[in-house]
Amino acid sequence: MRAAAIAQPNIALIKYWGKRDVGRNLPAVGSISITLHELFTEMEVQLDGSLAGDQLTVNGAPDAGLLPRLSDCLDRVLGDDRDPARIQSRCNFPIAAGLASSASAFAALTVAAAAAAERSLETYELASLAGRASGSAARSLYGGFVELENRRDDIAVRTLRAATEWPLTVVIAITASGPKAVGSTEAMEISRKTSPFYSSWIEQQPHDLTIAREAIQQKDFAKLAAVSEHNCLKMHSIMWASRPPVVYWNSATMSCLQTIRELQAQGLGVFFTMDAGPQVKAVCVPEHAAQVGEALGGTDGVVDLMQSGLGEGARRTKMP
Ligand code: 2P0
Repeated sequence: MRAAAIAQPNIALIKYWGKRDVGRNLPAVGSISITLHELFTEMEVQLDGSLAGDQLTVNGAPDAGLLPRLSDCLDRVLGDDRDPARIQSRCNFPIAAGLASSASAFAALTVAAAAAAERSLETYELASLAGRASGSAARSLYGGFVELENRRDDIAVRTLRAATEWPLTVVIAITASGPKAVGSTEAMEISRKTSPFYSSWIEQQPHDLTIAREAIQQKDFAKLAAVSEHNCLKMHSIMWASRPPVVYWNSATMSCLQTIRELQAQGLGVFFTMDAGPQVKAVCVPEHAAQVGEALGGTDGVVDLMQSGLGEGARRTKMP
């Protein structure tokens, strides 16, 4: 009754923003992401009937704050009548800072929980369960370039292209290391209820998805760059126009965009994307990654850099 799993976070190029069913956590739009390789969350789940309740440690320290969402996820995977669980989480990057920590956490937890209870579920079933906990987590069940489609009553997730077939590099400029001020679930609801741009976002998303799918099929970097930057800026525009406005950027976020624009003008294969936080993710062709890293590292306000290739979906690991 004990198992471990590892999952990598994913970065959306065509974003999930907005829910059509808050209770079931179903997204309002499809999305396309890339699963990273170097960043990870590892979860160990031990089901133990002698415990009084679920317990959680994150990187060795008890963490009661995150526990309720993890307990709900375990209930969905294993049923309400399950034994209490001892959950140990290890993560090698900042949590809740717009680096998709919930995606890798819930993907790893779902796989580890099913394995601990010796329940053999298909990847699509695990993705659906992980998505109920956190929409983006469904995509971390799969590797490489991943599409999440909205089906009538559920989601359907698949790999469009394996990581090895188009090995891009992501350089992440960390511009602030604290947790974000507004959680993405709350920010999505503020957008849905108050932003004048929300309805056109929903209408235009199928078109952006089609362009990105074609770009990935054709391995057309310039085409993927254009549609990804457009989709990212559109998502942030929805938030800026909401009441109250939600602004995740800081001045260093803007400086990084300027740096990337300059690199593009020099002919480098790089584009930006930003999520529910101030960090800037520069997606680039591997041969330009060193130059991109150097330029972003020298940009005002950048406090740290991370770099990653593209990786695999969530999977079970051997127990330590
Ligand atoms: C994404 N984000 O597609 C978008 C872009 C942030 C910006 O999915 O409410 O933690 O738990 O389903 O998955 C972050 O939101 O949201 C996210 P919930 P989640 O990656």
